[in-house]
Amino acid sequence: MPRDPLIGLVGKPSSGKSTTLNSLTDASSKVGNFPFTTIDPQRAIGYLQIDCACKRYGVSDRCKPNYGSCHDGKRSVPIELLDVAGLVPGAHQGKGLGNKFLDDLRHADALIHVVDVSGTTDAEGKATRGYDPSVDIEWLRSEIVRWVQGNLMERWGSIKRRHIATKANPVDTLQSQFSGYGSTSATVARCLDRIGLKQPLEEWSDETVEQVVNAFVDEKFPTVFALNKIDHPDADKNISKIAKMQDPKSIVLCSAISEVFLRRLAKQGYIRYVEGSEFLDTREDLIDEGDPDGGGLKEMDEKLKTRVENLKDMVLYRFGSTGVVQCLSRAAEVLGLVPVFPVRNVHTFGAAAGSSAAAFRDCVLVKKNSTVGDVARKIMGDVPISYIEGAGGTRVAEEEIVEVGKHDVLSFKVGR
Ligand SMILES: Nc1nc2c(ncn2[C@@H]2O[C@H](COP(=O)(O)OP(=O)(O)OP(=O)(O)O)[C@@H](O)[C@H]2O)c(=O)[nH]1
Ligand SMILES: [Mg+2]
Repeated sequence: MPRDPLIGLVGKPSSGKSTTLNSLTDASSKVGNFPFTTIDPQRAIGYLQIDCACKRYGVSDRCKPNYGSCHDGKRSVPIELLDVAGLVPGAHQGKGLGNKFLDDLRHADALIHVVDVSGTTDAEGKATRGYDPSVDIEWLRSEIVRWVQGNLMERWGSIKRRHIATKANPVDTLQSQFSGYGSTSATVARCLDRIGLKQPLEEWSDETVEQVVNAFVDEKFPTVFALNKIDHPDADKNISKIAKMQDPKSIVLCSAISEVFLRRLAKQGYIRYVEGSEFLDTREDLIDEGDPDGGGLKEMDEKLKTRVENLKDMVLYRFGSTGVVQCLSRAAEVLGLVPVFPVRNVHTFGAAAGSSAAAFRDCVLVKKNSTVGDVARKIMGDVPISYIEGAGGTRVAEEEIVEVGKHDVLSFKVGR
């Protein structure tokens, strides 16, 4: 059965992976200003913001998610995140326990590479000043590539012999090696297609294998760069340098510590804050707007007020938000996640026939190019399905591909 998507947080020690996880979830992964604060991988549930189908069908008033929430068509869908230990140069050879930490990433579907753009931590995560973080992007990727390549080359001789003896095709041979990363034959086929190799597998040179592994890493671990610590005064020049080198679609600017701080103040009743947004109100803001009670918010002392004002100036006004929620949306985008809404009743979108029934209770995230049949198996397991209906009651074939707005509202009719 296909698994739920898993987003892995990677980066060197002290780049802010755990802070990012905590800012996106209710987790309390340990944070520290020293390398290797995290050793064991931490899983937690974050919320991905998507456009809910309820808006399209005009039933937002009845939309009641079982998990997450939906406000006027903006839905938060749970998604699993994985915080792993920091990686250092040489990780693939075991430096800093790197090969164990890389192994923790096997099942990630996309990566958020948390880059410390303050320049205050070196490649090992130790405190410094004026470090150039643009190089982190390069070496960290190369550690991942060399880890995959090392695992493959260890057995390359016997892989080749079996490949020849069984007259296998390259996709099957490679898939049997890459299945440990949660790969599928389709993933392997796509990466071989992309490089368009002519030679048979048994004649591949080391460079060719490296090319294949590079393509596989691109396919299997699409990556978003979270340029973190934008609240730091040295961040600007480092951001411009990285922005020149990378595809703008793969970059998000963020300040994880600011998001953690704002969520905590909101929980404690000092501010009103829409998570991940630019909307922040203090008691005084609300009084200025004509609410004598200041929204019931608590008064902050001068020190706290100054911190909030600084954060507004340095992060919210300059960048529009703390950026962490966008990290997740961008990761979902590079992964091409499609939200699918399984319903019992294709007219009311609820579990029952009545027009007062709660609508769109469930939403699952599937990867791009998933078929209706894949979704059926994911949700229904091995239960036999006699036919599948889409919104309004049209029959939908199992081979159809699900897309946003197309075959994304489905009802599975059980029976032989
Ligand atoms: N200025 C600033 N500091 C941050 C930000 N995010 C994290 N930090 C600080 O960076 C340090 C490391 O944060 P962690 O979240 O523990 O980093 P990590 O990447 O999980 O580190 P390891 O678990 O050791 O690999 C801590 O002192 C954090 O407070 C940020 O957005 N801005
Ligand atoms: Mg950590």
